[in-house]
Amino acid sequence: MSSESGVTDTSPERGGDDCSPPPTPSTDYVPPSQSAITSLERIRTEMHDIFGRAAKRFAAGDLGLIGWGPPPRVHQIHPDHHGKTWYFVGDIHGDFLAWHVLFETVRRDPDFRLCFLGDLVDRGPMDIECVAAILDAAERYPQQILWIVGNHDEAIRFTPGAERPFSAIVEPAEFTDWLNAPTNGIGADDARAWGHLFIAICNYLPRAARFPDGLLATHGGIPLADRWPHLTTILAFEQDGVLSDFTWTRATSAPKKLGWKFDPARRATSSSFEFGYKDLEGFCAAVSAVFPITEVIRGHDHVDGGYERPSGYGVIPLHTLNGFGFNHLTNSLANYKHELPLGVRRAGSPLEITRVTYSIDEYQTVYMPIVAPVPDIVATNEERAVIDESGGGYRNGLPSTLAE
Ligand SMILES: [Mn+2]
Repeated sequence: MSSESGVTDTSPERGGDDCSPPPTPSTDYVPPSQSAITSLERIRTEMHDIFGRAAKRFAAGDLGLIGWGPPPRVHQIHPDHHGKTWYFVGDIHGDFLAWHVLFETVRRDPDFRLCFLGDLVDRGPMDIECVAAILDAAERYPQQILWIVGNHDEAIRFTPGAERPFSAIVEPAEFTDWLNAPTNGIGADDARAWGHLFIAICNYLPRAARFPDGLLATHGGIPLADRWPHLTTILAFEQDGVLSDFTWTRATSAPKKLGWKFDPARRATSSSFEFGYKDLEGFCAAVSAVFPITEVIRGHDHVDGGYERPSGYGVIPLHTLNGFGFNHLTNSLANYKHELPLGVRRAGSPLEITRVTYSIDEYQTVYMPIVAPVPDIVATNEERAVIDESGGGYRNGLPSTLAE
């Protein structure tokens, strides 16, 4: 794909074998200051304390996250933050190894600013560990991390007295299942308290962030076209429907609008709205006086290799970024990505996508206990195909049609 903005396009070619390694050169592997298994064991050991301290910070109204708290939900990045190097991490989905590997890379820069684009939970194997890890990171690095809410993060509900008190308005919803029936030695009372805290925290997360130079960071996309004429003030972006659109809408190179255009029910629903580059250009033109946008980074759609710049988005570049390493179609850990994409944006420079590698030892020590057979992560593509077809991978049987 060509780029009209000068931003290096490092997205992998589409349509090939999903197991193919990304064609971009990898960053040289630098051993992390803390191994993945050490990090995981620490998070598990300290989990009660991490949630206990987070509950206190929540009650005090300061969780340590940028933009967390009372509205506005569309956060304007303060100029003090804007001069820093920003790192972008896409959907994590319970993939503790991906969180660890990416965050270890980010925090080598002590003055980092990290924007996590949302979807911390579901699909992957270690939801509660990922929740604890990001709360722990927010405490250790106050006002350096911005967590934009994802649709999976905001989808959980609690109904007192129900047989399954936790429910979700999205599928798959493994974190919700876990909260209703916790494992790994976590008691039902703790899971309930932590589930409550997670819901409450997500209620106060930003839906989108706008940088002073026009970069929009969000989970899903842009407001529905019917709303554009009403977005004449910055306060108008705080309407529930607009906030929902940021989190739930999907990007595509070829939006399917034929039926949608004449269907009022679908027009009004964030999650059924697919936008293309013409919609993005139309939105940016419609709101430019109050909300000038020049570039968009988001997650939500799961793409080959974890990064894509869909074709057509030349005037307003659009980047789709996923942080997790498991297979995006099957949720299998058995053909985990060789490299995990990380967005890096230095002050005054365009967004770059770098690829972060990890050691075989880190993969095996974290995921060996839950994946069988253990894949050789330097296996050839043919070998990988065999591993995949063996059905030995974790959650190999989940339907891919619910890809979120
Ligand atoms: Mn997602």
